[in-house]
Amino acid sequence: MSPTITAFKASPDRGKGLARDMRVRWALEEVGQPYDVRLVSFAQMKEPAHLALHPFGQIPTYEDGDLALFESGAIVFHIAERHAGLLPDDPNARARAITWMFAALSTVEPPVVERSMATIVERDKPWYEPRMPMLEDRVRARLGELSSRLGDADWLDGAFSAGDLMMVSVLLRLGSWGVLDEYPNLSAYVARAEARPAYRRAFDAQLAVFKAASGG
Ligand code: GTB
Repeated sequence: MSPTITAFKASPDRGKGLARDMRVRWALEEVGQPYDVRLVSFAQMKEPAHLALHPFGQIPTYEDGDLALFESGAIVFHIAERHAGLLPDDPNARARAITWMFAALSTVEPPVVERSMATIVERDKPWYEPRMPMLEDRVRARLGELSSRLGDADWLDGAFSAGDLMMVSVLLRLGSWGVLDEYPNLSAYVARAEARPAYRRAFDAQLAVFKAASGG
């Protein structure tokens, strides 16, 4: 039996692959694990059946036999633990790759999401204009630090890992702002990841859902 994940029936990102099912799809593609997708509307996410899977009424979720998971980081970690290809065998290298997953989710993603959410929900507020430079500075601080650490390496720690998958998934959310252009090595890092066949397959799959939902 293939695992089943959940994704937006009609993603607000209009098929740009920015919703968090994308990182789970990508991980499954990297390890060659076929999967099914159950599409849910915003209303369905708040109904008891979905809340039993996800206490916060969100996507993505992951079901495999008796196991039900939520949180994209936990799901990708589970996939990486159960299959070869996303975490190194060497215990120390594995611990470092996992560290990068946490760094992506708990150190880089928060300022990225805070700025992004402000552009969506605070644009008409009186504090929006004065607040934005601070939010942008916080993102730039993390990008500068990440850029310094990456240097001219292809990936964050040796071979491509779940740490890179998670970090790139976070950085992609900066796309429309254009700030990555200020960090050429990070732009190249993201482009390198996007060129991976597994990423392309995952992206195309989520885009097909959006096109079907919008009749296009
Ligand atoms: N920490 C959780 C995880 O990593 O799994 C966060 C999950 C989450 O935020 N899910 C969002 C959701 O279900 C979808 S991805 N939201 C519905 C709700 O909370 O009611 C977030 C997202 C949404 C839209 C865009 N976009 O349009 O660009 C990007 C990302």
